[in-house]
This record gives sequence, C-alpha cells and structure tokens, in this order.
Amino acid sequence: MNPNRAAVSFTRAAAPAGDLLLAEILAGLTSRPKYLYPKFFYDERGSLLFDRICELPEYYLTRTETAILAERAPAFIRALGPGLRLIEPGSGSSAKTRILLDAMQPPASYVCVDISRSHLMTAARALTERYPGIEILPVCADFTQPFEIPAGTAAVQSTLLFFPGSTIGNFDRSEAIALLAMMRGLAGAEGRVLVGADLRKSPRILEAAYNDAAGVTAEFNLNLLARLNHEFGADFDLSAFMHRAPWVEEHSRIEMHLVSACRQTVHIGGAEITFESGESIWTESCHKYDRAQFAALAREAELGVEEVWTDKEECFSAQLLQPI
Ligand code: AVI
Repeated sequence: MNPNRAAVSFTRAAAPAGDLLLAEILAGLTSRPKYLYPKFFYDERGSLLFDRICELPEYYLTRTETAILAERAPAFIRALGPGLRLIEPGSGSSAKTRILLDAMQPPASYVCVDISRSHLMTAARALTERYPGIEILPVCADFTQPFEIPAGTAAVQSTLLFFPGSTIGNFDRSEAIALLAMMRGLAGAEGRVLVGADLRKSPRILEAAYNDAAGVTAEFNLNLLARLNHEFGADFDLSAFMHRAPWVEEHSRIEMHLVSACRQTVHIGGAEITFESGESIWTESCHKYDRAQFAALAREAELGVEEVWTDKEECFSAQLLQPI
C-alpha cells in the first residue's frame, strides 16, 4: 500500500448543498424556454457516460486535443521548472492532465477541482500513487462558484490554470468571460492559463459528434432526467423525451435539448411542471470559436493569446493565455 494514500484529504467546504441545487433545477424548469445547467450531467453515471463519449469515433475533440497536448505541452511544462502549481477546474478523471503531470518537476502541486465527489476521489487516489513527487490537492466544488485553493506544502514558483476539453464552450459569452477572469485571478500576474477550445468547422462533423451512432450522447443527455428522478424525487418518464443536438449557425453552437414527445406533467420538489408536445429542456450549449473570436473573448477577461497550438486540420485549439 502506498503511504501517500492516507495523505489524500478533500476540501469539502464548497460542495454545493442539495437544496441549492433543487432551487437551481426548479428555476430552470419553470422558466421559458426550460433549461437545466450542464453541470447537472455529472453524477457518477453521467461522468462515466462522458468518459465513453470521449472514446467515440465521432467525438474528435478528446483525441485531437490529447494529440496536441502530447506534442506541445511537455516542453512548455519543463521550461516552467520546479515549483509549478497546476490548477484544473472541472478535472473529471484528469486523463489529459497526465501529459502535463508527467513533465512537471518536483516539488510541485496539482489542485483538481470537480463537482462529482466519487469521480474526484477515485482520480486523486490514482494520481497520488502515480505521482509521489507531486502534491495532489483535490477540491470538491462547483467551479462556477467561488472556491478555496488549499495551501499545500510545496513552495509555489508559478501557477498554470488548465481548462481543457472545450468546456469553455459550454458557457455563454458573459459566463465564459467571468470564468476566464476567475482563472486569470487564480493564475496571478505572472501565471498562465491554458484553455482547450473547439474550433468552427463543417456542421456535418459537429452534428455527428453530438449525435453519435451508438446513442451514448443521447443516454448522457437523458441521464440528467434519471438523476432528477433518483436524487430529487422527480417522476420523469425517460421514454417520453428525445435527445436533439442541432448546429445553430446564428450562435455558432451545438444546442443539446431534451424534447417532450407528448403533452405531459412531471412532479419535482413539490412543483408540477407541464410540457407541451415538442417543448424542450435546453440542457447544454457547445460554442465553437474561430481564432479571432476566441482572442476577442479572452481579451474581455484581460487575457492575451501568447500561443495557439492546433492540429494540422485546425480542428481543435489549445490556447495559451497570459494576463494583459
Ligand atoms: C464537457 N464538454 C466540453 C462537452 C462538449 O463537447 O461540449 C460535453 C458534451 N456534451 C455532449 N457531448 C459532450
């Protein structure tokens, strides 16, 4: 047994309370159009389904970003030297992060922040075993809300905020700017922010990525309703909702929806929610940027683009940003 195992302790203070989550869910389901925040996808099953999405042939994002990072990140990380503190909001299984962790020079620390406690714990334990020279500091929190960075024991010489996966695309413009500004604040004046951003491309490729032939994305989307049933006592009939994910050119985004197949009423948290036939719950937006659009977004958060790393086809980008 690895002696470091006992050293994994979790910062829990910022974990969101159930009644606050229910209030957010009810606000979404009683609004017009109805919506649910994509952070609700990631219960244990949702996190596992998302890991499966990342392996799908149509979902080019993960493998393209991984290849970009494998090519460019190690030299960049090595040049930062010892004393690097890596912070990752929404770390999930930290799969891509290993490319960065492999190149980090001890002493160093990794602050992984995730809303799914079980996923976070599993990942943190595995990382503690795999990287004995890196202090692993897990924080169970909703990163869209303020959270504390644990102090750690290693002296911090530089900070890198890592936000891969094009998760930035899941936020609307003002939220994305606020998130980038939050990351700039955590990185500090001398720090860097490395953001994965999916690039605009043919709608055919984009729609295939979010409507996979095996139906895993549909399962992921519908799991949101299953979660509301077993965690919040709702009575959604999953067979009465359909997954839809069209490309919306006007907003440069894929929109994920759960569309009601009939007129129906659902109960949750003492409320009665009525759906018309064809009415949808908007569950996610996946914005796609070109280089100039992303640079303009970053500038609004007072971040400048230092470098853009991409694949040959310019499918995906890793944007290295620094405070301006
Ligand atoms: C987490 N996020 C970056 C994914 C995306 O592509 O926007 C979520 C996802 N939704 C459906 N498939 C993947």
